[in-house]
Formats: sequence, structure tokens, C-alpha cells
Amino acid sequence: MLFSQPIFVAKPILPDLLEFTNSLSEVWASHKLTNSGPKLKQLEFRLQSVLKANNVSLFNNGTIALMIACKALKLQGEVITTPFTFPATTHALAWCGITPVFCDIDSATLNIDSSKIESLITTKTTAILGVHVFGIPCAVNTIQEIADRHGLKVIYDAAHAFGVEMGGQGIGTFGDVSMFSFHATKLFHTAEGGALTFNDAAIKERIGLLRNFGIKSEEEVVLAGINGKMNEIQAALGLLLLDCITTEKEQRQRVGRCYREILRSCEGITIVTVFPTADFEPSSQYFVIRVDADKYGMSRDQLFVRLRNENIYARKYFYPLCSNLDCYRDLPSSVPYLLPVANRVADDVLVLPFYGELTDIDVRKICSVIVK
Ligand code: T4K
Repeated sequence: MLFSQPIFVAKPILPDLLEFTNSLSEVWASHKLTNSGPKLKQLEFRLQSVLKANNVSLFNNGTIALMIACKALKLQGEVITTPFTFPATTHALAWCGITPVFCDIDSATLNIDSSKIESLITTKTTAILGVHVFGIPCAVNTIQEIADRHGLKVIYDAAHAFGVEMGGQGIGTFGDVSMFSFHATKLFHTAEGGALTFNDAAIKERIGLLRNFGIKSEEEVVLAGINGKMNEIQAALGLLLLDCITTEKEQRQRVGRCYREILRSCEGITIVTVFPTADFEPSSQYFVIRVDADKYGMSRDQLFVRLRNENIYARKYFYPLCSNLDCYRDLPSSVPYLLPVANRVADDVLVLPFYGELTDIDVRKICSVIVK
């Protein structure tokens, strides 16, 4: 075995433990543990500038945040979305009683194929839900044009897109609402957590009500809300980690460069991950490759096993496709021949270990299993 300890796809960053306990002592002293405490408010305020967003609301996880986004925009009927995502995206729609309508994906960005959206619109369609998968932006301008033409809302699942900017604009400013996940495996995290960003301040109150059982005052419950609140301990962790992400990002960019140097000339391996340019700031969330079995001489699944045998836990994100899951495979839009690109990509994509603690030597060892 190349590694004596497992090398996982992600390794959460953590703040200095003493700094964290110091911060927790403030929470202890106040006895204010949750329900819109000072740490939550401070984190919402700081994230507004970090994400370059007009409004930020925090939640206990990204999935609940996405469900609340659907409820905030009063979505119903059908929503057009991508099958190439973590199941939470589709589940959020299903939990809101909305029928997901799967649209095929673009083979370059792996995001919803904007040229195929319009043909899926029916009288029941209320929105388009795109995912900036692996932090690569959807075709936001085209999607907005389609939505405007048909009177639809636009939601983005930006779970992987923390810190992504296009032309200096925060990715969370596109569409009506965007959701960020702050799960432990994300570049910036609060162990579990999530956020919604949105431009229209008018929906802030509704989002706040939906997050807290619909409670407006002690004696007024004005809508059927849920418990979506982030607590003070999560927020305290987030506040400290905000100061660590620049360094972690730099380290990940080093790791990414090292992978790229070695893998770019490997026949049959394509690098999906996008690197920084003058007008594009990437997410540094995942390092993703695709395996062309014919050219590479081995399938993605065979490479996956080869890596596992060396204690390297690469992941097949996002296999199986949401449209092929038992709970969604009977939908009319799930038929595999309607989703040829998504089905192909789900079979050839592989996410490699990617976090700042990986040394160049670690990366070379991982690549030595890939480059034969
Ligand atoms: N939309 C999209 C597009 C998403 O990708 C996600 C979540 C969501 C929505 C929903 O957001 P949240 O409700 O989660 O905020 C992981 C994460 O649990 C999940 O948040 C994430 N996407 C997904 C892509 O990855 P798993 O099932 O792969 O997790 P797990 O436990 O296998 O973790 C992966 C590796 O990370 C482990 O092998 C070891 C390492 N790890 C993990 C955890 C939890 C650690 O080292 N420490 C840890 O605490 O889903």
C-alpha cells in the first residue's frame, strides 16, 4: 500500500483549539446558544462581504436552506434541474412537493445544458434550479434570459461554489436565490451549515420566518415554517474559519497545480477543475478528472479500485445520477436516453483527494497510481 493511513477526498480545516474555546467562553458566558444570537449575526454580516452578496441568511445545513429557498419563492408544480448533483438538490424539491424535471448537462461544464431547458418548460414549470457543480458556474446569463422570457424563478445550488467570482461579481448574486453548503467537507464550513444569498431584500423577512417555525412574535405564527436555524457554536466555528480560508485556498491551489502538472499529459485523463484567470476566481473545492476508458485503457471504476487498494479514497461524485435513483427513476424526465451526457459523465468522473495538508509528495504518489 502506498499510504499507511487513508487519504480521503476531503479533510476539514479546523481553527486553533484554544482560539475556539476562547470564543466558546463568550457563548458560555452569555447562555445564548441559538435563535439568532450575536455570533450568527456577526457571521451573516461578514459573509456578506466575503461572498460579495447583498443579503445572507444562515441555516443549520444546506439542504434545509435549499428547501427554504423553494418555499420563499413559493415554487410549486415542476422545476427544471440537473440530474448530475448530490441527491440533496433533488430531495429539496421533492420535500417541497415539487416534481423535478431533469435536463441533460453540458459536457464541458457538467452543469445543466441551457440549450435544452426551454423544450422542457410546461404550464406547470415555476423555476429553473441549476447547480454550479464542482464550483464551475452555470450559464447564468442564458438561464436568466430563459427565465425572464417564461416568467420563471431561478435558484442556484452553489453548495460547491464558496468564493467563486465572475468578473469580480459574487456567484451568489445571480438568479433569485443561491444556496451555499457549509458542511465539514467544504472549503469554508461550520461543521454542518448553509446559507442563502439573494438580491431582493423583500424576501428576507419571509426567509427568516420560514427558518424559525413561521414565528413572527410570541403570539403570532404566520406561516408553516421549519427549524432551519444555525446555532451559536456553529457560527463561532465559522467566524474563526473565515480567517483560515485564504491560506487553505493557497495551499489547495498549490495541490491543484501539482496534480495538473502531472496529469495534463496523461492520455485518456481530462481535468475538469477550472483554474483562476484574470476575471474568474474558482472555488478550490474539488479536484475532478474524467476517465476515457478507451484512451486510458482502464475504466473509471477500475481506476477507483486501484486507488482504493493504495488507501486512496477518491469519490465517484455524482454516481449514481439522481435520475437513476429508485425514488426518481420513474419520472418521465429520468429516461436515460433523454440524458445521454449526464449518464456518460456519471460513469467516467472521479474526484481526487484535495485539501491543503496534502504535500506535493502525496500528490505525486497519488498520481503514480493514475499515470502508469
Ligand atoms: N447540493 C450539493 C450539490 C451538495 O454537494 C450538497 C452536499 C448539498 C446540496 C447539501 O448540503 P448539506 O446539507 O450537506 O450542507 C459529502 C457531504 O456530506 C455533503 O455535504 C456534500 N454535498 C457531498 C458532496 O459530500 P458524503 O456522503 O460523500 O460524505 P462523507 O461522510 O463520505 O465524507 C467524504 C469524506 O470526507 C470522508 O471520506 C472523510 C472526509 N470527512 C468527512 C466528514 C463528514 C472528514 O474528514 N471529516 C468529516 O467530518 O457527502
